[in-house]
Amino acid sequence: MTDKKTMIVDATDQVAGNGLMSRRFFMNSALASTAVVAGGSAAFAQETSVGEGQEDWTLYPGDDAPEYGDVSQFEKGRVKKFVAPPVGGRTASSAGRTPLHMLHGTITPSGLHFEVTHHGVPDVNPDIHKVVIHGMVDRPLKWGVEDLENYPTVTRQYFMECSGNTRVNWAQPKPDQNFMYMTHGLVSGSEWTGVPLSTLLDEAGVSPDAKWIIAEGGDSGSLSRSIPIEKAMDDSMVALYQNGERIRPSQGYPMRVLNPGFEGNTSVKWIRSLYVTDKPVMSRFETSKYTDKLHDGKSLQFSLEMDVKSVITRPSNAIELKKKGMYEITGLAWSGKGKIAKVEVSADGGRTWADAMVEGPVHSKMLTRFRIPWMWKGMPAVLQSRATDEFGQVQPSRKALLAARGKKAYYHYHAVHSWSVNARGKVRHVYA
Ligand SMILES: Nc1nc2c(c(=O)[nH]1)N[C@H]1C(S)=C(S)[C@@H](COP(=O)(O)O)O[C@H]1N2
Ligand SMILES: [Mo]
Repeated sequence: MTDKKTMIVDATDQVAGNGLMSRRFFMNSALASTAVVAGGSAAFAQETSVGEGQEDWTLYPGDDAPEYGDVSQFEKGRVKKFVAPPVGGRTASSAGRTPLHMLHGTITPSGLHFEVTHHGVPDVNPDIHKVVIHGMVDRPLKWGVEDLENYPTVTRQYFMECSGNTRVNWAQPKPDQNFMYMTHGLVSGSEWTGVPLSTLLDEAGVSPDAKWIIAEGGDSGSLSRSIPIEKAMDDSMVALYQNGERIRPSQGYPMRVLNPGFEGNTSVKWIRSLYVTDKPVMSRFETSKYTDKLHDGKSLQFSLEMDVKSVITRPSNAIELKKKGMYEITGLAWSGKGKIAKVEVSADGGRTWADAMVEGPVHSKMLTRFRIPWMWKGMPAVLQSRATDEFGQVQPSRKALLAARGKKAYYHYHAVHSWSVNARGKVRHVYA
């Protein structure tokens, strides 16, 4: 029998309206081990008795371990979501979204890292592929994978987000009801290992008049983006490894540019050319795409830094509430400027807010996990999260963002996201 301790939830444990509990609630109570809720019934644990019978897998030796580990056969549904399912042959453009609601922690498994490819995934041979630095430099240089392996590397955790992530929320009159990876899945987090771009640029000897680096990919469309020289000299890298192994073909195998905190499109995959110059190239991907239309008909170019943003992953429209009781509300927060400093959560549509626990260590420009206990008594609720970064940038309300950016906007949507919960525990995306 479970040792059923009864804990009466005290009103003083409540830190904001509609059941939000102190972020220390789980830690301070016996709840962590015995799972109890108000009224004294066991929360979600099940009663057990000794000797319930032996399952097959305890009776016979298991299979041989594979040379490259795969997920359990029971986890095969945990896959990326494409707008249209991937088809055979050379697909022109595809966007596979990370199933954020099926994952925990902050590192996205490499196989589930979202991917946006505008001209398909090239099959690059690492023995042949080279990256060249040329233009306004003292001496043009080129490196293959083997050459770069001998340079000092840095290993850092960074998020990657397509600036088109959540874009349906700009103009779609009714809130999108697709599961949350369709709206939010173009963001992932990884540990990246690579050679700082500054190391390579220094070796080539950059002219003092240089202002931009034109990064060009080795895919069939030669995707090109202009990167400000200050960024290239700051924390950009040529990444070779992702989560400890060579980066996956979808992520730019065997090498890609990684511009931490910048819109994903600038992190050019299959990088083959870094051209040092004094003006931006004005490529298709920084003119017709990835520019921001404003109220007055003008457009904003080179809005490169991703804004402070967050989303509750659980509960969400993909994870509904099956019964009343104590839940952990959890989700992810990130900022292209630096570290997440605070995440507030509301259960009453933004009337009252409580500080969630921000799980450390918090990395700069990386997904950060937040959590807060919530007592759901079967009342309707609207759940929201609002992130603040170390520079005091606060995630705006949807109303404020629309007022500032207008309905013509397409990229960089980052407003507070709202999930309504009805009395039956059904979760819907709402505009609030
Ligand atoms: N060469 C090349 N680089 C590219 C792309 C591409 O299609 N070709 N897509 C860009 C876009 S739009 C994004 S959002 C990021 C996504 O990186 P990921 O696919 O590793 O998640 O890569 C960028 N780099
Ligand atoms: Mo993108």
